[in-house]
Amino acid sequence: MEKVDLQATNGCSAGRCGSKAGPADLHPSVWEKVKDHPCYSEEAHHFYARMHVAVAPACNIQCHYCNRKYDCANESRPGVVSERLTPEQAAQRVLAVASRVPQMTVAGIAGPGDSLASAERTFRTLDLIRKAAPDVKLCLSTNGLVLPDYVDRIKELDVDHVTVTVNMIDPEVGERIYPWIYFGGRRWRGKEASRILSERQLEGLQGLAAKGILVKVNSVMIPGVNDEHLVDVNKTVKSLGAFLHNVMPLISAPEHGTHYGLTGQRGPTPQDIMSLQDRLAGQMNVMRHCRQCRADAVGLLGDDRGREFSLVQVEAMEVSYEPEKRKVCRELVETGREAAREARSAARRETAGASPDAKILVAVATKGGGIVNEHFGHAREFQIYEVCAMGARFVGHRRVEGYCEGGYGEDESLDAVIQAIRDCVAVLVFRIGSCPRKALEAAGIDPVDRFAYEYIEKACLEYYGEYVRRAKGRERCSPSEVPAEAWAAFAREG
Ligand code: CLF
Ligand code: SF4
Repeated sequence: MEKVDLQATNGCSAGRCGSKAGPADLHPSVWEKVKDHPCYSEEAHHFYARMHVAVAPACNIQCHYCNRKYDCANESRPGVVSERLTPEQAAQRVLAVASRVPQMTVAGIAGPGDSLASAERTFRTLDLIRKAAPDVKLCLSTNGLVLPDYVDRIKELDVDHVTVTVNMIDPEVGERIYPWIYFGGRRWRGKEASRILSERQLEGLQGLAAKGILVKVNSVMIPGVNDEHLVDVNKTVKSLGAFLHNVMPLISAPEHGTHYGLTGQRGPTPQDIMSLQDRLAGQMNVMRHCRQCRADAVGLLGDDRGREFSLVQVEAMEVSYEPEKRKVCRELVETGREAAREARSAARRETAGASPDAKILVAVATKGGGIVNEHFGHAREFQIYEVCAMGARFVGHRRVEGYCEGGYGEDESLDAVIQAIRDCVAVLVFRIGSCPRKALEAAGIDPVDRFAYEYIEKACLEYYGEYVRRAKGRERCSPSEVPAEAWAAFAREG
């Protein structure tokens, strides 16, 4: 078998992957796997959707950041899973989503427990989905404890993407994260539990990589427990063949009832996360666009449509899975994606020559399609771009409560939004009202709505050009002539 460098990246400054890589950087067989996977490709996450089916309720370990009443923190934000599904119900849900959301390309199993602790349910579900909707990629997430036992089975089922959560490789760190594991018919505690867990995780990871399966490693960053240690974790998983490393913030609140929540263990700040991601980015592909989604999420990352596909709704739906129609939709998506790339390249040419050292952070309100198309008051998150003369690089997102609910703005929410993006010099939005505009200006953040329906990175770069010129006391530049109405209309309609 041809040896493929899974981690190849030529350092594209604008970050085209969950990794940095794009079609020119990766072996074609790897690009084929990641190009429309919204978690494995940062670019793809603007255009393609994923869905989860919650078929795996049990778990074989205990993490201090998890309460069984809540979604698996490996792959989700806290919040109960609305419904647990049988494999048959799960396959039907996939067909329903595939027929209504043609840009849904990936179906994953991410809990609410561990996907391989309920291995037979998980594998039956994957088999049913594969047969019913062959154009949907299959994805799995696991804590890795029993992974070595199932590598062959995963390969047989054509699962090309597996996430393993690795929070430590040192049992002394591990015993502060895992109180126990259940393995080989008995419960293990302390360092011995973490030693077994780590050995099994790394063995499973290596086994998958050897079979050409792309492995993403998720790590929960727990300040004071494993934050520094994650640098060693990164080196180890890279050496064993992991494709991508996703460092996620610990989510801990007393109301979640987790050990960490109840004992006051704090999570990292967005700046802590960005700084660690930057340290790791020189070593291997780093994912920065994870939304820690629910185990029953549906849709673009950050825009959960799961409630539209409850059991009752799916049963009442007329489902018509039409692969040809889905193919046409993907071609349209790819046309829009290519146009966004061209706009980005053109904008980059315009800023060429400016000092690459001058960097700014810009917040963007978007609801997908890679364009600035969300009202400030309706945004549930802001995407954060680091912009310099070399390009606009997605570096994370900040979740917020929508400022304007039911047509009225809440001062309290507005303060929280401003806090969330306080390190940005501007926020690019589709529209914004006069009150939040004034409040943002007072906080030193430039509210900008003149890039409505423009491609995000092009808008960021144009703004950057203006910013630099303003800083140098020159005139503002004129807005670009290259509109994106056709693609914008498609993205608006979904
Ligand atoms: Fe789901 Fe995970 Fe597959 Fe993605 S999620 S099983 S790889 S299809 Fe993605 Fe969600 Fe982050 Fe997971 S944004 S939590 S990384
Ligand atoms: Fe919870 Fe997932 Fe940890 Fe299991 S592996 S305890 S379900 S976070």
